[in-house]
Amino acid sequence: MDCSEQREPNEIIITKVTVERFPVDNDGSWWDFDIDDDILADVYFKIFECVDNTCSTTSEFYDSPEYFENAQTLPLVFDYENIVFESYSINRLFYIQLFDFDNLSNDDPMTNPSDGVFNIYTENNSFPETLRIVGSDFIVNMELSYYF
Ligand SMILES: [Ca+2]
Ligand SMILES: [Ca+2]
Ligand SMILES: [Ca+2]
Repeated sequence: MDCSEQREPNEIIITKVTVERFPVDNDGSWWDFDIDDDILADVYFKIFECVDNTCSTTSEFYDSPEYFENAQTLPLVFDYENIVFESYSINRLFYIQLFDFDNLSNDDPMTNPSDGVFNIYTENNSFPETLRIVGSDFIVNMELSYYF
């Protein structure tokens, strides 16, 4: 038996996403206008799938159904549902991006897509339990489960 090659999982599930750091302000401005002390970001995340290797074309893979209103206390823990990567998608490139939810306008992207690029799986990664993404202005941990 050759143990030098990993067996590819059928499914990888992100069971928990923890935001340890996010951009507190928007290049010196607040994320929201000052209505009822609501200037702080209402943080959630999305995961996009890169359709090509450079992520110039992407499709939305996951959109968090909850957000942290006027987030202040870290970490932000998103653990309310599983994010499932089926076998056909585990070798594709993804990125995670933080957003500020807004009621009256489009949500503000808080981080750069290129900062959040990750592989959910590589053939010699020894199945880490946590995937840590360190961007220039944010840190996200994703807890993983593997199914064979
Ligand atoms: Ca905003
Ligand atoms: Ca707010
Ligand atoms: Ca907002």
